[in-house]
Amino acid sequence: MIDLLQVSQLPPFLVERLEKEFRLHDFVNPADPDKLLDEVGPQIRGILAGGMKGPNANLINRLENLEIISSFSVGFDATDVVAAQARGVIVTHTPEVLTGDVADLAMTFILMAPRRIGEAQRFLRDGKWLQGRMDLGTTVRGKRLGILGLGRIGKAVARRAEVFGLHIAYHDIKPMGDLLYRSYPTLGDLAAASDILLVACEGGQATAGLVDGAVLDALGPDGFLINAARGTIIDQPALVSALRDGRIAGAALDVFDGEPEVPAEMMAMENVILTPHIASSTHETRRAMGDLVYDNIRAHFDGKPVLTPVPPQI
Ligand code: 8YV
Repeated sequence: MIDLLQVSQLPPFLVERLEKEFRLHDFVNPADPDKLLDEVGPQIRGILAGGMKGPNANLINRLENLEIISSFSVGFDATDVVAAQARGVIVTHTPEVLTGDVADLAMTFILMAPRRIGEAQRFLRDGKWLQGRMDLGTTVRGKRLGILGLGRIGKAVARRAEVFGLHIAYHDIKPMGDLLYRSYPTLGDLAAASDILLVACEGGQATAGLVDGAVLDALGPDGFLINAARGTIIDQPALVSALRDGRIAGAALDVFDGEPEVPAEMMAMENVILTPHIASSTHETRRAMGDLVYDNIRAHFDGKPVLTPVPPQI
């Protein structure tokens, strides 16, 4: 049997399926990582990773017979892909299968934040309706949606947002000439021209802190920030202070820098919608993601090309 190291939590159906054909070694929270690696390291030929937990360069380089890392996620910022690819280790991820559900959550957020749906639910549950009506929300139709990162997910949100009558523009490192959407050369320019700013780019070092205090100020006191990508892309302390000071109108966030910790101050804010990284968390999508993780691993060890490799990052 081929040995695989599991470094991130995976759904039970996937673990059961893999265990029928591979020997899995649990490295999610190892009591003694060095001992485990001394024992099984030389046998490990594959790593099972996740979007929030993947192997760093130390681990990758310690496993001399490592051939493949299969991540249960579209985002691959938790895995040191450069270190892996430099050694010829294949990295795979799960694009496409989660695009629809992630875009649905982002679109839900785009509707929820200006209409104050989170606050409205608390208002009713707290019995405040008995004392009077809630304050008014903001119409979404006709507003300007700025999308940071017009990849698979950004485009899927744009298609949904068009149906809701939003005007779409974007900023991306890659110019996309064939689109009807207006492209802004800088994120600051996009934020200044947006009522709602959606973060839909990749995580990792290249985008860390990209949405900073200046971008939030450009979005302005009537603007809303939406994030279902990675918490690291936003300068979180800057966001907390912009929300506290009313320098932006509100936010809807599915991801956080340092999750599952969420800043206490943000938890208490009425104008912020918070969910626990659930954008791809549906039975259907998690099943499809798991099947793709399995199919990539199986294809590789059957000597076939993997289905969804992470493109070269070097
Ligand atoms: C998962 C994600 O929740 O695909 C991603 O990049 O962040 C999510 O779909 C996460 O990766 C689970 O490991």
